[in-house]
Amino acid sequence: MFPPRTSVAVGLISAAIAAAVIAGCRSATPPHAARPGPLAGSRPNIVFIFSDDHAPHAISAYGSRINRTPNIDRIAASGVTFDRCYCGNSICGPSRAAILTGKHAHANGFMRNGNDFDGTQPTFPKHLRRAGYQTAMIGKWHLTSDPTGFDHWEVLPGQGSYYNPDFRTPGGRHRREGYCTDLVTEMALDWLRDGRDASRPFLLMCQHKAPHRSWMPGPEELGLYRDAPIPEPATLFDDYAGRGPAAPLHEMGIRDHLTMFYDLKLVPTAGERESLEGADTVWKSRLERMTPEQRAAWDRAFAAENAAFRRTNPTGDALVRWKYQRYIKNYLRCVAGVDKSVGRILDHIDADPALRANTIVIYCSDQGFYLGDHGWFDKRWMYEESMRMPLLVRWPERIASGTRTTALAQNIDFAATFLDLAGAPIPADLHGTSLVPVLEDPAGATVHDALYYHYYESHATHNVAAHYGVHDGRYKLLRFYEPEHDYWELFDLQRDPDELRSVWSDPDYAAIRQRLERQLVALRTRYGDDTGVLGDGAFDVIAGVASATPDGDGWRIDGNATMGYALRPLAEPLPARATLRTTAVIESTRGPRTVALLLATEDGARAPLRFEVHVGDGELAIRRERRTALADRAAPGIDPTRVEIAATIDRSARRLTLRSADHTLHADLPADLGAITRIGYGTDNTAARFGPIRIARD
Ligand code: SGN
Ligand code: CA
Repeated sequence: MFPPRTSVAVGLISAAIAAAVIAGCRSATPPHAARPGPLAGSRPNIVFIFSDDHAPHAISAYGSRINRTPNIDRIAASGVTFDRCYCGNSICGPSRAAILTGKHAHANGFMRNGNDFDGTQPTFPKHLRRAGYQTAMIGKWHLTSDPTGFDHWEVLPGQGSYYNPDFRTPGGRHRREGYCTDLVTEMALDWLRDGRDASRPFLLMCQHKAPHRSWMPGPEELGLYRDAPIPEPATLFDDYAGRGPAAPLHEMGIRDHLTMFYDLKLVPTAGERESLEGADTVWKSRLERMTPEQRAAWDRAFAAENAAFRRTNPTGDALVRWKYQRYIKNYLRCVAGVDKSVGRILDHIDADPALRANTIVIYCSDQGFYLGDHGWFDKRWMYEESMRMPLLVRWPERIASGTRTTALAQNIDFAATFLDLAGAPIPADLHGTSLVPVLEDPAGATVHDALYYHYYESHATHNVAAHYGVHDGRYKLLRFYEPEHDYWELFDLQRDPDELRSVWSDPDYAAIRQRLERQLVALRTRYGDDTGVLGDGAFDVIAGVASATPDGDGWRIDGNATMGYALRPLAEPLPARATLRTTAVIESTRGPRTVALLLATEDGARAPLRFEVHVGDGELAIRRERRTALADRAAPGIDPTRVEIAATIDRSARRLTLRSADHTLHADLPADLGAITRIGYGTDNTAARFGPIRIARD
């Protein structure tokens, strides 16, 4: 039923990489047939090993040019490697929420890091538990609220720490001494040995922090790659020609955005310590968690190279190359720690024939990552290196070993796949589809024609404009939809695997473009995504907002950030003294309730200068941009779901006054304040119906 296979088509992987993949597979265990019998309802134990930011092109089973991962390759050698598995939103929390719920971000409510995951909603661990599975979650969680659906959980708070991390449990928080990847592995092994009920099938989610920024390797990996330069990616010096205007606005450059001390592990001199900026201001806090022995090993590992850097003091492209080497080596050292962990877990399973026979092992990561590709680190874009996820699945004897599949798969599919394997009902409202047919027939089965993608975070960290799109395996259509970045891109991945030249306006691609546009509309309709619709030109500056739709003579704004904002230009600047009024009725919230009326001046730079008057959960505030509070005060008794906001600006008196219900708050404005040329709405993670803004000259 499942014939023996060698490696099948390698799809989009370039010829050189393909050769390496095939060579890798030849040297692996010879492929053999799986034992016949349907996988659905076979109720295996599920060991889900998950890392953070591990791109497929840093796995040798995917043809990596830069490292070897012998243990992850063991999964490839005894199972199925998915060459085209993608996430629907290339960022941590949203990918995790999509995996748990089997739904895209707009439907599970976790559209950006920092949202609070609604743990009352159905998730696959809850369904598995109901179907008789014992469930455990160990390691990085990153969904803010407490895990639900697990018999046992012990998770890192937030991003977690590499050294001597804290963990959260239902009973509270405690610190464990050691290196995070090793600790999570040991905790997972302990649970496998002693924590489970041998009479029931189980789900174990073993989730690593590594290789996430700031790429701190473990003590055993610190010495790897010394004096061994790592090959550079072809696009390290990408100039972003051939793509739209958002790409060059990135803030994730190897050249300009990696920090010398926090990211790149130099030690600042006394003089440099006086003027640290950005993440470098916390360079030391991570090191201060270490024990003296850990710290000594760390300092020894970098000392000689750091001294050489100070002596040679590279600049220009040589400095970019140095930064790339420092970054990628630490990243790959973290990967080596994860690979070692995979080996320990496989060894444990393989040592017990019954466990080996009944356990499916999955290796995956929340998204891919830029490994210097396009001159970047980080993720977020729909481009291949970060949209693509590793997915390797083994179940000796039950699925054919050493096989590859080019079937499109997505993180929303995992929930349905696990439920299918467990013989549990698959809820009809899931967006994903079971991948069991692909596990049974890797070369023949397909479950998707095209995949949907939607990234929201916009002006947040790393500055990637919001976009959505469709990927059919060969072509990819991207729509950047914020008013400041209103354009499309189309890539032909076969002719242009590095996505360097958009062919969106190329007449030769008109028919393909139209077909993908139809598919994109169909996917948005099928998944019910009405976010990413931003006022149809009514606002010229808008960010951190998932949707802005007309509501009577006002607007419904779904804010999806701390201070999402929507501004529109005034026909003429406000007079020197004027009062603006609006109302807001809050519909739903993903965090504290806050709505704001905004007044903005031009500052000549990209974004206008905003003055914000906020009414929140029992609080009034006047802020300049979102961080600097000019005035704030508790306002007890304010109904947080239904507010009136009135703001009076008096430029000659340099005063801004906020009134809401019976409360009044004043703030002084700067002397050189320019004319107010835009007004608008703001929300903090809140969907609200705003009335029109009425302006009275005082
Ligand atoms: C942190 C990182 C960012 C990274 C986000 C999201 N900065 O903010 O570089 O993009 O996490 O990553 S750091 O200095 O704190 O490491 S995610 O994988 O959790 O989504
Ligand atoms: Ca991540």
